[in-house]
Amino acid sequence: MVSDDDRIGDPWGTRTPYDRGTPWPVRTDLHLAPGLTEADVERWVQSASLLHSNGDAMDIAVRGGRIVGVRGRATDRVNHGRLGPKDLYGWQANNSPDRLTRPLVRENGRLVSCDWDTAMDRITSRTRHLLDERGPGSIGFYTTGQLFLEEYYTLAVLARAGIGTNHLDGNTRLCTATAAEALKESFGCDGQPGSYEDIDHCDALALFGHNMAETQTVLWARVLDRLAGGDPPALVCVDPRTTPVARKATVHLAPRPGTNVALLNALLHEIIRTGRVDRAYVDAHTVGFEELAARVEPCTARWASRICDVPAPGIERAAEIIGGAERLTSTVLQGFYQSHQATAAAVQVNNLHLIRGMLGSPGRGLLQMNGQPSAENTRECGADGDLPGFRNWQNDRHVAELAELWNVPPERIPHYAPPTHAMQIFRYAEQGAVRMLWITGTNPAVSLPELDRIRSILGQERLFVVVQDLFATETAQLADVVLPAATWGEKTGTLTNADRTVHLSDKAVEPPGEARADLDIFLDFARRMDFRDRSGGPLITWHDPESAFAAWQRCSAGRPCDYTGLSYDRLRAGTGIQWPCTADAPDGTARLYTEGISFAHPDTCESYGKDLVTGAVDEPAEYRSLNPDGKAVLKAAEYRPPQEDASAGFPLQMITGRTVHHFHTRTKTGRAPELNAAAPEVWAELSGLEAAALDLHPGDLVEVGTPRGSVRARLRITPMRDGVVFLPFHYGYWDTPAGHRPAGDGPGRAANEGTVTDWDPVSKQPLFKTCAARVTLVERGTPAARHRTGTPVGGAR
Ligand SMILES: Nc1nc2c(c(=O)[nH]1)N[C@H]1C(S)=C(S)[C@@H](COP(=O)(O)OP(=O)(O)OC[C@H]3O[C@@H](n4cnc5c(=O)[nH]c(N)nc54)[C@H](O)[C@@H]3O)O[C@H]1N2
Ligand SMILES: Nc1nc2c(c(=O)[nH]1)N[C@H]1C(S)=C(S)[C@@H](COP(=O)(O)OP(=O)(O)OC[C@H]3O[C@@H](n4cnc5c(=O)[nH]c(N)nc54)[C@H](O)[C@@H]3O)O[C@H]1N2
Ligand SMILES: [Mo]
Repeated sequence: MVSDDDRIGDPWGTRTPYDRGTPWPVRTDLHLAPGLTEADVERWVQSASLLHSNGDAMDIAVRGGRIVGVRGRATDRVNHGRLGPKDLYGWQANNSPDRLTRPLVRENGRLVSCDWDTAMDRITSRTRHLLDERGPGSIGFYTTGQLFLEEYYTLAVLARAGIGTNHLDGNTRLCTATAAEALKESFGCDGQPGSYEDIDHCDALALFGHNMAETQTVLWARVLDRLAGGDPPALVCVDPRTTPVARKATVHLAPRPGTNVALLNALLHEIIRTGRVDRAYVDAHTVGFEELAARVEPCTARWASRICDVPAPGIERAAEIIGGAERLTSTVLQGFYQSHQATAAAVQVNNLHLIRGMLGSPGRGLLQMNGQPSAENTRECGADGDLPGFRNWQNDRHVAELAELWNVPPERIPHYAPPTHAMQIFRYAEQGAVRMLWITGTNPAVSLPELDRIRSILGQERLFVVVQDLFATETAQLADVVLPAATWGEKTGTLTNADRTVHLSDKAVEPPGEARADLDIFLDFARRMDFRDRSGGPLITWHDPESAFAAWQRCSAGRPCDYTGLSYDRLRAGTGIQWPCTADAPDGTARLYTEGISFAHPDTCESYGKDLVTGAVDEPAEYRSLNPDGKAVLKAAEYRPPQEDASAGFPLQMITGRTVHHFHTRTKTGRAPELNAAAPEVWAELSGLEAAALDLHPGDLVEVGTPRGSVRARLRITPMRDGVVFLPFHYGYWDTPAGHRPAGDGPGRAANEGTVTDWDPVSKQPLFKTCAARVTLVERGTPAARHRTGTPVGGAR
C-alpha cells in the first residue's frame, strides 16, 4: 500500500519504473477519512472513476452507511491500483450537506420543494401538452458523459421512439464529438482503435493537444514509469503551453492556437518526403493516398513554421521521431477537438498512423481520447447525435433494425436529418421552436460558450426547463423543475472508458433524502407517459440496471460495440473488459483493426463522411463509389486561418482548459476540501514576455476581455507562447457570495463569459480554444497575492 501523503502536491505519486514490453507494476493507492484505517472499513464496493475518462477502477470504502474513502483496484487492467488526486479526495462531495434531497418546482418565480408526484406531474403534463400542440420537435434533451450506460440507453429509447424527437444530444458535443467524428471520417465508424497497453510497448509517443499529466493523471503515471525505465519512448508534445507533458518531451512544439492542421500537414509532408510511408499497408487498407500526398506536397516545414510560429527544425525533428518509430502511439484531445478546424486536424493524426501502418499491434496505438467518464456510452447508446449501436441515420436498414428491436414503425424514429446537435438545440430554444429542455448531468450555464446568451435562453418564460442534478447549480437555478439525482456510489451501472474498457460501478450507499437514480427517473417518466410499442406493449421493457444492460446488449449485437459476451457477474470478476466482447472473443478485444479495417463497408459504416472543410454530408452513393470495399479513408484538408483571430482591439488569443485539481464546474471537486484549497479561485496565465510587454506582474488583478464578455482574475506567469492568454474554465458562481451571477453584472468569473458561439463545421464541437482577447490591469497585486498566485499551485504545473 502506498501512502497518500501529498497527492495534491504530487498528483502522480511515486515512480514504479518498468522496461518496454514488460507489465506495468502494481501500486495500490488509498485514501480514507481522517483517523480511519483499512481495519475500520465495514465493506468495500467495486466501482470506477467518474471524474475523467481513464476508467481507473477502485473500491469504495463504506462505514456506517457512508462513503469514507477509496482504494485503487490492483487487479484492474487500466490502473493497476493507482488513483489520481480527484478520485482520492473527490468522493467527499457525495456527503456534502448541500446535496439536493427533494424535487423543486417553480412557484411565483421561486423554486420551492415538493414531492416526486408533483414534480413528475408537472413534467408529464407539459410533455403531453407540447406533443398535442406542437409535436415532438418542440421537446429537447441535453444529457451528459457522466451517467451510466443503462441510463443513456433508456433515455435514447424514450426520446427517439417514445417522444419521437430528433433533439437529443449530450455535453459530449463539447467534449468528444470530434473524437467520434474523426474516427467516422477515417474508419467509417466510431470505436477506439488502440489500447492503454500500447503505452507499455511503444518506442514513440505523441500527445496532440492533450495535457495528460493533469487530465488523466494515472495514464501519465504509466508514461512517467516508462520514461524512468529501460528503453523509454521518445515523447512529442504539441501544446502552446509548457505543460508538465511538455516539460518531459523530447520535442515540444508550441503552435499558435488554431493552426493544428498546418502543423499536421507539414508532419505528413515530411514523412512522405523522407520515404517513411508503409506502401503495402496503404495499398491493402486505405483509399485516398494520392489526394492526401498531393494536398500536403506544398506543406513544407518552413511553410508551417510561418503559420504556426514554430521553428522548422522542430517540426522536422518531430517528423523524424514519428516517421522513424517502429511502434508509434498517439493521443489526441481538446487542444485539437476544441480548436479551429477540429475534425480536420484530428483526422490528420489518423492519417499519420494509416500511412505508417501503425495500427492493430502492440505499441501501434491510436487513441482519439475521451474526456468524460462515460462519454463513450453516450455515443454508443445514441444519447448524443448518433443512433444507438453506432447505426447510420442515412442507412434505412440500420433504422429498420432499431425499429424491429423496439417493435415500433421505422417512421417513429426520426431520421429525416442528422440527430440535432447541442448547439442547434439551444438555437431552437432561442428561436422558440424547442419549448421544453430536459437537462441531465450537465451545467450549461457555466460550460457552454457565451454565457450571457445561454442564461437568457434558459431564463425564457416560454421555455420549460427540467434540470436533474445533485446540487442547485447555476443551471438548476434557472429551471422550472429540479429533480434530485443519485450519483456514483449511490446507484449501479456500467461505464466505458477511452480504451473501450467496460467497468461496473456498484451501489455502495443510499442516496441522500429522496434523491433517485437517473435510471429510475427515466423509467418513471416512461411509465407515466405510457409509451407503447406497435403491439400495444410497453415500449420500455426493463426495470432495473441489469435488465437495462441486457436490453442494450441486444441492441449492440453484431455492431462494432458488441457487448453480448459481457455480464454484471463477469464485470465483478476482478478487472474491466474491453468491447467488443462476444462468444468468439469472450475476454474482450485489446485492439481494433488487427486485420485490416472492419467497420467501414458501406453496409456497415456509421457515417458516409463529410467534407472536412465545410462539413457538408456525403451521400451514400458517393461513399460507395469512393470506398466500395470498406477500407480506411485518407482524408486530406487544407489549412484555413481561424475566423476570429487576434486584432487591434483584442491583440491576444484566448485558450481555456483544465487544472489537475478540479473537474469542470467544480460541483464535486469544489466540495472536496483538499482539492478546493489547492485551487480555490480563478486565475489567468500569460508568458513572462507578454506580461512584461503589458507591464503586468504575478498576482495583479486583471480583466480578460473578449468581444462578448470578460473575467476578472489574478495573473500567473507561466512558460507558454507569447500572444496567448489561458483561463481555466472551472469557476462559476455557486460558491460566490451571491450564489449566482446577478443580471447585468460586470466582469464575471467563468471563462465562458467570453468564449465564442462558433463550432467545428464537421463535428459541431464548440471552439473553446480559439478566440481573440485583451488583458488589462484592474489592480496591482499585493505581495501576498503575488506570493499566492505567482507560482503554480501545489507544484503540479
Ligand atoms: N483534472 C481534470 N481532469 C479532467 C477533466 C477536468 O475537468 N479536470 N475533465 C475531463 C474531460 S471531460 C476532458 S474533455 C479532458 C480534457 O483533457 P485535455 O484535453 O488534456 O485538457 P484541456 O486543458 O482542455 O486541453 C489540453 C491542452 O490543449 C492546449 N491547447 C489549447 N489550444 C490549442 C491548440 O490550438 N492547439 C494545440 N495543439 N493545443 C492547444 C492547452 O494548452 C491545454 O494544455 O480531461 C478530463 N480529465
Ligand atoms: N471554456 C471552456 N468550456 C468548456 C470546456 C473547456 O475546455 N473550456 N470543456 C468542455 C468539456 S470537454 C466538457 S466535458 C464540459 C463539461 O461541462 P459540464 O458537463 O457542464 O460540467 P460538470 O461540472 O461536469 O457538470 C456535470 C453536472 O452533473 C452533475 N452530476 C454529477 N453526477 C451526476 C449524476 O450521476 N446524475 C446527475 N443527474 N447529475 C450528475 C454535477 O453535479 C454537475 O452539475 O465543459 C465544456 N466547456
Ligand atoms: Mo470533456
